Amino acid sequence: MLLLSRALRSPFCNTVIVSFACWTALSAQTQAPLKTLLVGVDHRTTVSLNGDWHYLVDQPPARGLYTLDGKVRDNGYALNTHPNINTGPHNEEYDFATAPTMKIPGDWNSQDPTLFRYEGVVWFQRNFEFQPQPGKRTFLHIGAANYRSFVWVNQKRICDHEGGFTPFDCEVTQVLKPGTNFVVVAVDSTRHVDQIPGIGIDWFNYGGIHRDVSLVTVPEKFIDDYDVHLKHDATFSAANANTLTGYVHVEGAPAGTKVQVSIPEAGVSTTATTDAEGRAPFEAKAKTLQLWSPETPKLYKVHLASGDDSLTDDIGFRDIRVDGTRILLNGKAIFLQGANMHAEAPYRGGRVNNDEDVKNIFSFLKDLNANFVRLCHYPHDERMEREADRDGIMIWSEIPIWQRISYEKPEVYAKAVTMLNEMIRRDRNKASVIMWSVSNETPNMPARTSFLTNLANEARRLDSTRPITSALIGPHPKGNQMVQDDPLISALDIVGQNEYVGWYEGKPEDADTMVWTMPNKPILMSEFGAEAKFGVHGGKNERWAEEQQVNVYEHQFVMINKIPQVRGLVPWVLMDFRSPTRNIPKLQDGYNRKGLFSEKGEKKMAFYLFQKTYKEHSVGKPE
Ligand code: GCB
Repeated sequence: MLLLSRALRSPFCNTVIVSFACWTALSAQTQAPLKTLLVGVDHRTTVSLNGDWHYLVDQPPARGLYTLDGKVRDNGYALNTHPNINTGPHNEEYDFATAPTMKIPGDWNSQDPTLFRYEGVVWFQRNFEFQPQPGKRTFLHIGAANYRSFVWVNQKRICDHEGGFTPFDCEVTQVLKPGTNFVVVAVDSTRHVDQIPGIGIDWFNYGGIHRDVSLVTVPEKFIDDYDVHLKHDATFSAANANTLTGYVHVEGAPAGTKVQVSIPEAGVSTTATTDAEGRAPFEAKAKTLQLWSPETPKLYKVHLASGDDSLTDDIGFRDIRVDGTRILLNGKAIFLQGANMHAEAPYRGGRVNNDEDVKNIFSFLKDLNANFVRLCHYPHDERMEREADRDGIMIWSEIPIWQRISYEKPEVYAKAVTMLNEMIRRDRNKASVIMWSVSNETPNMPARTSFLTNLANEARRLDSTRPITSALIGPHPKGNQMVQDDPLISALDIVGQNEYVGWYEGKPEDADTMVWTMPNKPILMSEFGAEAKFGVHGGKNERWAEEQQVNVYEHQFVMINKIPQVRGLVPWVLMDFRSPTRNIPKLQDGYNRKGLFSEKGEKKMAFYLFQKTYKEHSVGKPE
């Protein structure tokens, strides 16, 4: 991100989006390591750096990381030197070699009880063996670290990154040596007003390197980005749905470099050539193509090759679009039966970051008979999208703009654009992702509306094949009238509506007579629900009882069935999740209790209500 912001100020790069041509020009000019973001890393052969990393806590004000004037200190812990304990002179007072270790990937909060509520800086270090190969380039790939990361390899600062939920790559070609090397990463999870999200969030601010870390070695010229999708014409016709299109970007390739795209099972084999920016657009007709859908989540092996580089990804092809108030998947109107999901691991707690966590949380969705999930409120581990691709679950993917951030500041807008880029770049080849969300429950005011309108347009520019959405909050009821006229609606293709009638507002039965005036667009009821603690039973109007949670939903169903544009149900929330703001002892104990499941996987009564409703398709209609 720092490299990015330097690029933003460069005379070469006066747009907010930093194009790859711009990055390349910049790196040639400054000899800086290449800034890129590798796509499909989980489908490349890599050297995993997951495992035990030493760690040291740099308690606020984090003098190990920041100098008195707020600069990042390159000459302290980053050097990974060792104290002269017995011989003196007295020098640095830290030592990774004898420090405890924790598992990476993993948040620090769930691994060290003394760090459970810690928000601040933790330093990580590990050694690794490496043999550089001539004519190859190597990147350190970090799946995500929350929130701000500073990375040194063999004492050289190789990159910084801002944003807790998207991947980044740091080129290490020049700093690696044969034999033992070491990496030091400082991660700062402190919340600040000019970050995304800002200070106020209703989820646990897990800090640390919480996704996979690996070394990726590629040839001099290599495929760093690609997009392979079903051609998105002005109209969809099932009979003609066999043209695949997109691009392959080859970093470092001169114009005219050949790229092969082949999908043997679909009878696709085509060659394209790179333009001056290393991008090779292509279009090819498949001999046979089975479209991806929840019923047939077909994935194809897609081989990409250029020069010495190649990779094979698993990609599904489908068409998603909005037509009036309908959402069409492969031309057919669909109704989304889903749930909201935080990336918190069932049973063990902590951030989701391995196959078992993903399997566990997806089993809840499947048990519910869901075909859709809103991944809240930030991009999740890439395994989520992979699992959804295989299982036929459709996804709402969102960047972490949650309620109030500094909408009036251009530098915050630049951060949002970067996060949007990183999310779309990582996941644009996932058939399961059917919409991009730019935000959740933002205040209706001019600065926010222009910020998010621009961001929605940016998302559309980056990906013209998927609808853009956002979860809105408000209106507040006037009598029994609810008029949704948020000006942000004109920038959206699908409108997410959050409302908590029966919990934060009014009584459950107030929903029965509520009259909604909604725009002529597909509406998803993107959040609704009530808290209930598993095992607490009582009358249907007794708050915290499972019976009351069911009661809220039953009245919500009455209301929702009367809104003709509703195309999806997304109850808040699949599973109880940790939140530092939920402090009612014995009921919440640090958890938001609106889950259909408890954090231990116990099913509340409301789970069975949704399971049945979804099985019978008894609420809402696709058209
Ligand atoms: C919301 C937010 C969500 C909260 C939820 C709640 O409106 O979008 O992040 O956790 O309400 O439980 O209050």
